[in-house]
Amino acid sequence: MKKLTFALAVFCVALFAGQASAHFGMLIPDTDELSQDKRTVELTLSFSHPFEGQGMELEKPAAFFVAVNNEQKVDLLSSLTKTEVMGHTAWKTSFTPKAPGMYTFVFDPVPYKEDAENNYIRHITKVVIDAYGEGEEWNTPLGLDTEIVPLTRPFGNYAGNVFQGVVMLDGKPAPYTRVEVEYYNKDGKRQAPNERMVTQEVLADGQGVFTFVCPWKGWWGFAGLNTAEQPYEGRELEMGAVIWVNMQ
Ligand SMILES: [Cu+2]
Repeated sequence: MKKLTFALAVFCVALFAGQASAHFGMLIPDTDELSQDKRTVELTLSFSHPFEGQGMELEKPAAFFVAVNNEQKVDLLSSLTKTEVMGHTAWKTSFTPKAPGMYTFVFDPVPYKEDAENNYIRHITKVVIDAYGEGEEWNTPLGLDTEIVPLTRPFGNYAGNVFQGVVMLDGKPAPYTRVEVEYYNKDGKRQAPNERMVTQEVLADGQGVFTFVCPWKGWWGFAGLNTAEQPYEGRELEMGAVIWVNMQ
């Protein structure tokens, strides 16, 4: 009996440890603003645990593009070169806009096989860059299979600002979606006092709107999580709508 209790305890610890750390599609630029002094943005794509600094393998994405002013989509997949993030395969590129405007970068990964959760994970991940102060229509959906449409301007924010967005799934707001939030703890200076505080969590309301206050400077990732109607390769497919926002 004692053995069984011990086994159960170990199982529970493993279970909770697994829940505490969340995967995030990561699309991190070296700036959220381009100007005369900084004309090129360097972007890094990975699939990682941003707070804890644990990496996973990111296969070359199924798609990677930039939407210029929400409209013209420029395919950038062939511009990606291999790199490493947190000790695992990641991808990078650089991009120099030819004109002022708003540049939304998006990658759509090949679904990641997660044996620990017996599912596949597809995080469609985006980040918005304001070039020469011309980013204006930042509240327009791109029409992705799932995405977060910002209600807070997704660039030029102070630490301590609220970030608000609508989780969209198949073109419609997704009520009561669970949104996981993580800080990109790049230099490892932040410590969570306990496992459960690594990932923060909020729920969207009945209109799919969620709200979160970002307490620190740096990049914050928001992942609205739903399950696809159709399984993928015989398993459940987690559909993540991810956006990264910088707080200054
Ligand atoms: Cu993971």
